[in-house]
Amino acid sequence: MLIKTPKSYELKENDTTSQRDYLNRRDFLRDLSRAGLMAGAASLVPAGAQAVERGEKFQNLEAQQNFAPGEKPTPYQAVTTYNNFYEFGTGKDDPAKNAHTLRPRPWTVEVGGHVEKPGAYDVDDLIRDSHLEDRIYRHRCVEAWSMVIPWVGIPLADLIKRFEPTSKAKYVRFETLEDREQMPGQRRRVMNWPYVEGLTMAEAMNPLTLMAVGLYGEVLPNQNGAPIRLVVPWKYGFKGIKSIVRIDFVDRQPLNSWQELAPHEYGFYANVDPTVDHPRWSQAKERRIGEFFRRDTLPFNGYAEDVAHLYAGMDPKKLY
Ligand SMILES: Nc1nc2c(c(=O)[nH]1)N[C@H]1C(S)=C(S)[C@@H](COP(=O)(O)O)O[C@H]1N2
Ligand SMILES: [Mo]
Repeated sequence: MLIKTPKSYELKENDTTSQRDYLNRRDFLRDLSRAGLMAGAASLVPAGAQAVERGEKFQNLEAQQNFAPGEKPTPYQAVTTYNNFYEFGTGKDDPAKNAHTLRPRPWTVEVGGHVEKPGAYDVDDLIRDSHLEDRIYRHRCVEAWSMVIPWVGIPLADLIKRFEPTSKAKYVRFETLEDREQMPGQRRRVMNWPYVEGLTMAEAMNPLTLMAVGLYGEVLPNQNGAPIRLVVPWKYGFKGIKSIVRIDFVDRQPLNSWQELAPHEYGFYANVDPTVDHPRWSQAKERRIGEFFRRDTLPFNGYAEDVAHLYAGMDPKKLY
């Protein structure tokens, strides 16, 4: 007899809720009591980072599904003040200090390339017409720190089905906003702007891949990539491109920003692999923000069961 073990993401598939009334705009949250509970994390927060004002709540989100079994979410205060977002500066505390100049609404995402339904999609229409899911994912940065983040997001596969890519679409290419007024860090050429990332169609269609629009049940803070950013939990953090304004379906592997900047340090795949070192440091261990001792990094960041098949037969040394 064949017993199919449900994957973590299949367990509650009929629990997702239509988000037609996803935001209650009167319900601004200034939940200082919750912030107070997180005071223990204050020492992790870089000096100079602002206390973060909480955002609007998503309504009717289902209870969090367990995509990071047994792990405690990293406190909101750390998730929103220890960031990488070079458009607002290269320091970890720069985004929390500087990202207030970003205007995340109204916001349009242009969809193009090999699709039947190209066009300019308003981010709130995308959210309203989607099932929003609340998922806790491990988040592993290439610099060997990690967090556990309760994301709110739209499975990217759901969006892609709506855009109807043609058989010529082999990869998805994403672009961040380019605007020196809203993103003052772009006045420095630390990399070529706009920030670009890419996935294979199979990676983009994998049920773990999310377009995050919130965290901790609230709209995304600017420093975390408002209003919409990619989350690919089995890859290093740099694949999670923030504040996306363009999605193109293309036939060639896109050149992503970090690969363009330092091709022997960063590749296209960037799968978390403890056995493949970064040229300048080991990737075998990671420091979970909020913990003192480093822990072993897991292959595919702990999601091997769900995604290893995507890379069957490929040389792991090429998957950095
Ligand atoms: N547009 C843009 N997206 C980006 C980055 C960036 O500098 N610009 N940094 C990446 C890196 S290196 C990481 S680790 C994650 C950090 O996401 P977080 O700040 O929400 O934890 O965002 C990624 N997405
Ligand atoms: Mo990163």
